[in-house]
Amino acid sequence: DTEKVSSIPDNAYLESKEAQGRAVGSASSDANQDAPTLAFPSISTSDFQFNHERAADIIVDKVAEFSNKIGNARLVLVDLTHKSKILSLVKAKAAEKNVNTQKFFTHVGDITRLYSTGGLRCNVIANAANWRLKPGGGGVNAAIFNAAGSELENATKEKAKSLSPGNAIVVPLPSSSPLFTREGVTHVIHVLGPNMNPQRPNCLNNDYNKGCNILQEAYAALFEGFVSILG
Ligand code: AR6
Repeated sequence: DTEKVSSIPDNAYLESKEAQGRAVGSASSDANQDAPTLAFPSISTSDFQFNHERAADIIVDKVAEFSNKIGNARLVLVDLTHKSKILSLVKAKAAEKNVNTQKFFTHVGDITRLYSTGGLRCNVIANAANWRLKPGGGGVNAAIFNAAGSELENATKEKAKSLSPGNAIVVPLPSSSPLFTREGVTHVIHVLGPNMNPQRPNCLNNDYNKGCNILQEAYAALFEGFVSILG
């Protein structure tokens, strides 16, 4: 009898604790789904041919630095496929550094369809731009300009005519843009990273001293731009 009496409350307690943990865990992540969120692609690591290991170190360092400056907002590194090398590297390095997983995580999906296809709400997205701030050219730049329509091109022109490596520019997206109506994106931040591709302008000819500095500046400018939107 004594055994029975003591074992029942024990089990009940354990189960309720467990259930509580789950409930609290999911409630807090649900609440966080509405937090301001910046989705960004890995700058310079595809068409601009920047070394993935070095880029991953820089991403994790800058994310760790800014995760203290964004309140309850979130930063999400996005790439198109589960095979993405940069996503794997960043995931591993972020875990090593104990980066807060509520504030930073990786996500596989098209950055122009994060909400409609992935259910991930991101009010701000970053673009790996070109120096002319022009549509086309492939990669994420072409995808974002295509998805956002002429609204983004016009809004971008109003803000700037060109961008130098290491800089970023925040462009508010008109509410008539399909990216706004379908995905809930209110701002696009164009970022120009360092270029290691000899076929593209401003090639750094493998100078990774310069390249790493410029990539650090680019992420700092991007995250500062996001902070400026948070107000
Ligand atoms: N959604 C999410 N990630 C994407 C998407 C997408 N739709 N498309 C590409 N990526 P890149 P860069 C990832 O080449 O290296 C452009 O032509 C991609 O897998 O777009 O900075 C510009 O006009 C990679 O991880 O940018 C510039 O001239 C990341 O986005 C030049 O390329 C960046 O790849 C910039 O080159």
